[in-house]
Amino acid sequence: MQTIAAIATPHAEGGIAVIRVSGENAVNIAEAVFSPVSGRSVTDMKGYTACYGEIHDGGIRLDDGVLLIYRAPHSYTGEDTAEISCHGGVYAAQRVLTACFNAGAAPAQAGEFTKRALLNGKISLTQAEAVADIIAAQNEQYLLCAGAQREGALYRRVRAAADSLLSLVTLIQAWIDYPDEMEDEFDGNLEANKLNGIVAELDSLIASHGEGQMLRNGIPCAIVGRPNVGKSTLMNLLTGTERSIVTDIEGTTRDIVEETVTLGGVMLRLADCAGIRETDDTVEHIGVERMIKKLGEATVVLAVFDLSRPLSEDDRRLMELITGKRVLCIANKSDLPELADVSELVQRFGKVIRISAKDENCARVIADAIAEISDLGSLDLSSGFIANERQRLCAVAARDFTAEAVEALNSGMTLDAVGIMCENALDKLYELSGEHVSDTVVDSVFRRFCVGK
Ligand SMILES: Nc1nc2c(ncn2[C@@H]2O[C@H](COP(=O)(O)OP(=O)(O)O)[C@@H](O)[C@H]2O)c(=O)[nH]1
Ligand SMILES: [Mg+2]
Repeated sequence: MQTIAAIATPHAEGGIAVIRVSGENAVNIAEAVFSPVSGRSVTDMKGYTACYGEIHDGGIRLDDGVLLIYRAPHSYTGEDTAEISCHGGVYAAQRVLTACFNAGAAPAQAGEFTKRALLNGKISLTQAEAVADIIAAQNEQYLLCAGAQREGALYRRVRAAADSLLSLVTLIQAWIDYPDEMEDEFDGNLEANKLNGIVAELDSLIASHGEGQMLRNGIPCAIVGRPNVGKSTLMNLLTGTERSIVTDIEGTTRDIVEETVTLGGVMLRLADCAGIRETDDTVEHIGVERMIKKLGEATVVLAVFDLSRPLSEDDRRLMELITGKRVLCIANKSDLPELADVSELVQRFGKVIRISAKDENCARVIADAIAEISDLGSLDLSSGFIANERQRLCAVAARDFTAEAVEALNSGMTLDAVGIMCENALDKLYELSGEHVSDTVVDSVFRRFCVGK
């Protein structure tokens, strides 16, 4: 395999840039472009050692920096690897990379270092995908879950299900081939029970996909209420921006304003919607329709009511609209004299959170309440979760084949047919874990990576 090189750090100005070289010739290429000030030879450097020196291309001195050597198989890729840290200029890093190319390295493709780690048996496909998730993580919870995934959490769960299926497939095959030599009668009920256990485990894995997506992208959260209750003020308070326009004119917010915020470790995708009211204004009417659509997509609804005015028919219409959703009832304008009948809200929602959206301290109260009702604060995906569509499709197919095998057993079909369905399920699990997977699938996974990773 060719020795590859790429800039591993972002292509922007920064303190340090790292140029990564991996492959059989990595140490020789490092020797060609790097001279330790100590006068030592780079080729004599042991793995996990670093030295300070000059970086050059032919006779031209380009920069000074640090060289770190890894010896196969003890590196990220499993190959000999050199990492050159130079000053973090866009041109400086590019120029050092060119020096590596001139010394014989080939440009790395997107994700090629991680792909090599996979091909060299350093990590499984799901672990490689977790590397991309760690890089994409924008909040604490997702980072920790992706980290567990990188340590093999999903891989272990999938392997356990695959091992159970494999022992069943082996047993079935033995029953087909050597029925006379088997000690026990084949017990269809017992095997169907085992298969049902696998279906349940796969169902729980498939469900983890939605939870993972929510952790990754944030909880969809719609702020709704009639005009002028303080929705946009609340939005601005939670996001710490002035994104939403606040006025005392009813119907100011017409389109949906969206913003992602992380509050108390929980990421929220907030949508500030048009106020709900009967209106003849065409634009405002469209805004209300959009609000109703957003409401459908929201996992959590922040329903805002104005404490300083009696509850109106529009408030009651909203209550009807959000029936059955996870609602946080927010009674705003607690700084003004209270004219709303709060007991009606209590009766409807149980808990009512009294706030003044003009008071910054209420952000934390709302964040905690959202974390509580969304269950996300307590969500623990560290035992593995389905992180992307590729994995989900494999898990769904494996689940369906396993359920079909149960059906086949229960309806008295031949063991051959049951065995084939179990094998199909097994193939899908091996595809999920990356043990049997086509080059096309592997290529499509790594295409999502950045160059240098
Ligand atoms: N006194 C008081 N006024 C508020 C409070 N929250 C919002 N307002 C005011 O209520 C009016 C409507 O606010 P806005 O956020 O635009 O309401 P929206 O139509 O629901 O988005 C503005 O004049 C705000 O300054 C609050 O907690 N107390
Ligand atoms: Mg508004």
